[in-house]
Amino acid sequence: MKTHIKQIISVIIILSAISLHAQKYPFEQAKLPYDYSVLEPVIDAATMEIHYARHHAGYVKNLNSALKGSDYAEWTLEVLLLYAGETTPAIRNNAGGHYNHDLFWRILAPGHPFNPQSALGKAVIDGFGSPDTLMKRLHEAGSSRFGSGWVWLIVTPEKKLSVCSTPNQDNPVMDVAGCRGVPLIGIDVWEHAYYLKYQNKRGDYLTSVMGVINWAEVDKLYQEALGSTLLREIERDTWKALHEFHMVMAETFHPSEHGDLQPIRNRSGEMIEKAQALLNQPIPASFNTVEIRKSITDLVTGARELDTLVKSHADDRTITTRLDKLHDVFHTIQGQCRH
Ligand code: MN3
Repeated sequence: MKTHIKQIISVIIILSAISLHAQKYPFEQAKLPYDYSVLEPVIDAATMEIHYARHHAGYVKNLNSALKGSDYAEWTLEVLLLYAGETTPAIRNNAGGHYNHDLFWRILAPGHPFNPQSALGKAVIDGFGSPDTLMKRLHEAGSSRFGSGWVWLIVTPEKKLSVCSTPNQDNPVMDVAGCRGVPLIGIDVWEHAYYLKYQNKRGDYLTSVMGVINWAEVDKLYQEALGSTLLREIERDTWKALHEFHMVMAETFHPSEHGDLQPIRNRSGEMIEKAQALLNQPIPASFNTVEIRKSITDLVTGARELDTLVKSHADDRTITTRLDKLHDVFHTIQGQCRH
């Protein structure tokens, strides 16, 4: 694993230790918060039992096997998801499987209807017009998901509600997902979630299951998500200009640590472009501070100086010193982003 990723992750691990999903290897399956039969007739007891005691339990078991003795055994569940693309397919699938099912059990229960007066209720009406429109969107997203997957209501880094779907056991916390945010509702659309009772009628299952959503719990998740470290991490991770700058920095700075200056000699012009993009593109709300704006300006100035040195064929030592400084400034932004 690359050194820079390790540095980033060590910081995230510290932050995650104070968050809800601070669970680590060996993972344990939480007790189901109700009896298998509680969601009858919407979800029959046999489906619940197989789903919880075999499928979900299987993800937990396989996650632990995949983590045992690996570099990732110290990562929290949130970090495994945020950096799923850096891990292995077995970790990605089973960490997703564990997180997704945990959420699924949590947001189901009879007798907790939608409350338009709750914080979430207001946000739903504000974002979708009505709870019925939200349900319609969830239904569409779930019905049109090809093969196995999940349908989500998420809160995005812009703090808006959004509906989307992901394949397999992926979820919107993952760096590899097509939609990013903190999940508030996750509905399992794998056949194992509904086949015994609904056979191939996924649409009927979706309509029924939306009648047993525990809206009180979803409201709680919404309020927790808004100020969470996780949402902030996703916001930073979706800051495209920072991500692109990071790539050039990583691919030039780390070789220089081993005395290879060719990458920075080749890419000093690109470094200016990426720094300039950081300056010109909108900064995500949580990171738009005086300190970060100042650091970005310093990056542009530093990248230009570095490029001048490269073009004048400065010696390795001069270039290394300047690149080290630029790397420090960059980590000031990364560091500041995490407080
Ligand atoms: Mn399932």
